[in-house]
Amino acid sequence: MLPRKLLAELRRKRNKTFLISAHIHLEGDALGSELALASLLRSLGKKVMVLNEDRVPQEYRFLPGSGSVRPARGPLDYDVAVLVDCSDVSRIGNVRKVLRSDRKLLNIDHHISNEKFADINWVEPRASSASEMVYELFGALGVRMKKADALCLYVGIMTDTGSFKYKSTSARTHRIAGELCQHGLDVYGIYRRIYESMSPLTVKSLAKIIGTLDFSKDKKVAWLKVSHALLCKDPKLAEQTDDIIHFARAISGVEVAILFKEIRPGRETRVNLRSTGKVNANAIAQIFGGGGHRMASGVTIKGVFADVVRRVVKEAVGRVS
Ligand SMILES: [Mn+2]
Repeated sequence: MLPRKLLAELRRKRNKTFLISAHIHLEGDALGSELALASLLRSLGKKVMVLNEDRVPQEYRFLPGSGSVRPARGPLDYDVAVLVDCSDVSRIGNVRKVLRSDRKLLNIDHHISNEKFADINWVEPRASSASEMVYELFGALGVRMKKADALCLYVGIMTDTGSFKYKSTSARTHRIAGELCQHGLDVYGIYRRIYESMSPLTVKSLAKIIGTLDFSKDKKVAWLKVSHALLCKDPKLAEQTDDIIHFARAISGVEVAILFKEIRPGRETRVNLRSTGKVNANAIAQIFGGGGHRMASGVTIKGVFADVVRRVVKEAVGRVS
């Protein structure tokens, strides 16, 4: 339920300046929801800063307002900070340094692992995306949605639902997407900009990654590895999580698909987990200090790459039926 207190805080006259941020590894939903929220607040006459640790990834730079995203350079003043798509406050990375403990903090998120860290928390684990939640804010606050807002929200919903195929996709998700489309969105054009803009190098790299495909004995856990050398040669791979993990998850009988990226050799591995339904991917990530959703989760683990692979695979194997 959308808290009335949250609406009051967004409307309140004396709240003139808002700081908005979203999680690191900026992607469609984080960016779409924060840009649409920024536009909504500007329609209410507020001054808004959108701050992120990461730069906007190339494939999202067509989103209206993405040019206004800034890195955090403090100290700065504001009245209210709103974090979207963040399960906990550390997810905003270095933007945390400019947060002020003497200012209100609002939390709008759909992760089941959300830590309800803010003064006002609006957490809807059944929402497909933070963008779906921000969509609701437009109606609740009586703000007319512009085409630019519809585009940002559509991209957020499309990317977080894996183009309307994940379990989080509800009838409501489709209804909202339908309404957003009525603003005259070019649905295939949007899809192509985000998912069909790969470089020849990336597709060649994908071929190498698929070559690392490995399975548990019962073939219910499948995993892929991206070496540090490959990441150096093609930095775009760091953002291509869904495109890569798709190949492991799409195999008949697989219940857990895992992607290991060797971020810093011998020191740090990014692990992405995808479930096909039976296993709770969030629970596996949480064991190592990460989180996410039942169907999709992630965690960054310190240690030697081969070691991390062994530990996470073992944990997943222990959970398949
Ligand atoms: Mn999201």
